[in-house]
Amino acid sequence: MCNQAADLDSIACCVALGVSYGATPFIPIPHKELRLRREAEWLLKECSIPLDSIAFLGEADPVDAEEIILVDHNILHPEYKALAPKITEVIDHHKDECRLAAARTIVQTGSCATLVGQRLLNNYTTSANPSLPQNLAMLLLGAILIDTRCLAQRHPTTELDRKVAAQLAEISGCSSRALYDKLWNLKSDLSVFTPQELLAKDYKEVVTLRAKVGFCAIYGALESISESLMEQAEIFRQSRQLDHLVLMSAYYQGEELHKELALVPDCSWNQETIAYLDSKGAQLEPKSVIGGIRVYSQKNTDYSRKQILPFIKEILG
Ligand SMILES: [Mn+2]
Repeated sequence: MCNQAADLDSIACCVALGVSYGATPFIPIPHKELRLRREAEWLLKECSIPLDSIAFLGEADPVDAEEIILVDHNILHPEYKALAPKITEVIDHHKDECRLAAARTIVQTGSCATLVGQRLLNNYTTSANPSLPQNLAMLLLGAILIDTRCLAQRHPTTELDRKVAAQLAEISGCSSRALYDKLWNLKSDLSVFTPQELLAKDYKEVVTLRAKVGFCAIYGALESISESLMEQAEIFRQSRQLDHLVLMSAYYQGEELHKELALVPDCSWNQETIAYLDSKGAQLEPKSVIGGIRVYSQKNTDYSRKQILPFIKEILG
């Protein structure tokens, strides 16, 4: 079972493990939302993974499964709380907040596909299964390349990411550069999406006793997306009954990575939150105001949602 955002990493891990273990991969988004993840849609097809071998949200109830392996996350969304006793294993690269009684492989690598790749490379060494199939190697390699910017990004790429990617590239026969360029072009072409689709494309939420907070990861400078972005964000926030919505954007200008953060709606909680994130090293500087919402430039570009989300959870207590 993959995470709520169902990004390429999560989907690749879930599908590769499912295929290898003869289990059904569960992706908790409606099938029709796969088209919002164009790079994932393309890569699954390129790797000859039949979409009817995957269970999307509404097509199967994970509660009917006998055993579940969580990939690319280690805390269950409250909606899936009932699954806890069925979870036998967790493979993840996020901050370890796991309270499940399951076997764990939680290592802070650039991509969870590195950990799944390492596992499968080790499993496929018997005479009955001499090698990881080419298509699964390509699927996992694609996810690692996207998460580590073709292994070039200083953070969060680790030695293990490089090592596993090299092995997967060899098995798949893929040029890492060519595969990365294709995936990146698909991922960064946002012209086909409406603002609501962009907000939903890579979305996670946190629910505590005090508040429900959503996190939208967006590729592109916030001011370049739509003049009505903040109005759209407010509609999105209300439709999901969120107290706060955190917009996090990342984009490149040439080789330079930029990140931004904005909090919707404009309220007193925002200042407290910005101050807390700053105390944790986010280095937020006021950049502009769009539709009445302050946009901050996040100078510490090593921080992504992986770090910001747990910090905000700390504020919510
Ligand atoms: Mn991941």
